[in-house]
Amino acid sequence: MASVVSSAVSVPSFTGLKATPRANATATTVKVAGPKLSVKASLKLSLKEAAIATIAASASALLASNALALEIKLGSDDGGLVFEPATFSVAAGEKIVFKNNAGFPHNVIFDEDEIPSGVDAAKISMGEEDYLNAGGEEYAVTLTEKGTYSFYCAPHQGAGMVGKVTVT
Ligand SMILES: [Cu+2]
Repeated sequence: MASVVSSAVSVPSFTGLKATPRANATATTVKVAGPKLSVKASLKLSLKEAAIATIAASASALLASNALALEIKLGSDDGGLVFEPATFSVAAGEKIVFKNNAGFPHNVIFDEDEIPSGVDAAKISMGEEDYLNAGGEEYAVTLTEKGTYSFYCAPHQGAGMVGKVTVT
């Protein structure tokens, strides 16, 4: 349901924005060039170009929205019990996705003594007894208060599975 609605919204905005300026440019060419055949050809070409430009624009928009989520691996590729990266920065409001990679189960607990004052650690943490058990399982959190936050994986804190994020 949601995807149907969003595609219905994006279609009219692309025709309106991209096709109109292209059509005007072609009309100008017609007056100068003259011959019908070449006009048709250039019209076809410019419509095709417009379509390609539009596809490229939507693709980069998609990439941009994906780039707004920062992915942190739970467990390094060689099986180390670490967050990777363990220290990183993120813009306030940008989604952080912790993703099971190796050495699970893992979880993500923010240290109530090492987060900005006024932030409720319980609201941004998984439960101490909640685990990501399977490969690829994720925990996503969005931090909106600027400052530094320390976090750890409860089962592996003793092994050094700790991290720090700076929200800017
Ligand atoms: Cu862990």
